[in-house]
Amino acid sequence: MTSKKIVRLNKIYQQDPIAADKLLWNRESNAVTRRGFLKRSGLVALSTALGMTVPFARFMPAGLIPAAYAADNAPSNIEGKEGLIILNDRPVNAETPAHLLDDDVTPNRYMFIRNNGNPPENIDPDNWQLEIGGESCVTPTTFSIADLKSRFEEVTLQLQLECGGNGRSEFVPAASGNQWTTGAVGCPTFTGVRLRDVLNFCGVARDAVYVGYYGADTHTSGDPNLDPISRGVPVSKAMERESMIAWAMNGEDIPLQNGYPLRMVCAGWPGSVSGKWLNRIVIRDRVHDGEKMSPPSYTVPAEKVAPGSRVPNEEMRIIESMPVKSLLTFPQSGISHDYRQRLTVKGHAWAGDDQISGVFLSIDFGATWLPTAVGPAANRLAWQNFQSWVQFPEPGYYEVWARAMDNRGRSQPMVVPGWNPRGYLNNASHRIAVQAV
Ligand SMILES: Nc1nc2c(c(=O)[nH]1)N[C@H]1C(S)=C(S)[C@@H](COP(=O)(O)O)O[C@H]1N2
Ligand SMILES: [Mo]
Repeated sequence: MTSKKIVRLNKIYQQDPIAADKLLWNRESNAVTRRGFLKRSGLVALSTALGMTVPFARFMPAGLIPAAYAADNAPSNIEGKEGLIILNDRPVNAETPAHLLDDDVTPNRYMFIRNNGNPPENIDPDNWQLEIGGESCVTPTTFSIADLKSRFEEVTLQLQLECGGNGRSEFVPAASGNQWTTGAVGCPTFTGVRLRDVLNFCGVARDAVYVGYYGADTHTSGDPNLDPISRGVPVSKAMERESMIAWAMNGEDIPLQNGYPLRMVCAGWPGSVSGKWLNRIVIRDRVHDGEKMSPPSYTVPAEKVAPGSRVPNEEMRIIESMPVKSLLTFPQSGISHDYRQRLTVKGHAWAGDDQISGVFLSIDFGATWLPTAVGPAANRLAWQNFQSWVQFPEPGYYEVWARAMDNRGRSQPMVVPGWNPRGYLNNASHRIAVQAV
């Protein structure tokens, strides 16, 4: 299989999945229908394309691009980062390949980067100022980082951040924006103070509704009057004990691209609520109206819509808690493995504000599922690690699929869920390819 072929198939799948199905699985006859399963001639075509047999082909649903075809971009060099894949370099947006997210706690070098504007330059942390104000702030106050450290209790928590657009690349028709695959997620530890301690110190008026942030990054147009992004959370989320103002990540300075020297962290919600290069917080008497607070940004249709629909702004709602999801981080997709040996499988699962109740694995395209051992979260809003093993009955092409369920019984879908104009909240199951030999 040449990589050219792979890229081409990916492109066709994005533009026209039916044509891609035909190309891959149906060269002679009508062997595959969108809802059907592979028939004989399709199977021959698939096995030829993959260069190996597919023992569980009878269970393989049509319309799924085999995991072996997943795009394979070259890693880039960003200072302080390792192995990240650049999706955009103006401004920098880069995701982490799944196998590099195998650590229980995401190291700084593997934390993804999602920038809406240009990060500030020549930062002097000793003179950094954080201003708290807004209509519903009783006593507006400005703090240095040293003030925060001396006035409030220091906390360290492991917190999971996922971009609302993670998984966007799988939507059909394609949604505009960075074409994240699976790597806009991470779960480092953060050290700082509780957002609520700082808000309470400044006084939260009774009519407070929302807490918004501003950062020191600049708009890509260069216009100093425009903000790249200024989002936030309802007061109830801001007042949770895990919502933080952080100055350290994994015990070190926060990397420049991740918000040095100060950032907000409100985990379990789209990453966009966690303001980087934080220099102002506003306690609002209304839903914050900063940049990218209104549709179509970070909003989804209140009711399901047909793929490709145009949705009026009034029918969009702001994304809050993120849906249940999991990621297979070991082994790396595409490995070959001796089929006589068990294969250890590992990963993480998370569920927005909720917890994980189980993670299940399938090696037969979802026909059967086996539970894994899921560990407890280090603290609320940290991801949970799962581990198990699988054994393949004979050599050939397999996919390992993972499906997590949250404590309310909500499960990840096998196919890309709820198409929406900007391609948010894709929590479809992660799949990796394994060649058993
Ligand atoms: N000031 C500022 N804060 C920001 C952003 C930004 O561009 N500027 N991007 C947001 C988005 S969309 C996400 S997903 C997270 C990404 O955090 P990370 O780059 O540290 O991974 O930061 C959020 N906070
Ligand atoms: Mo994001």
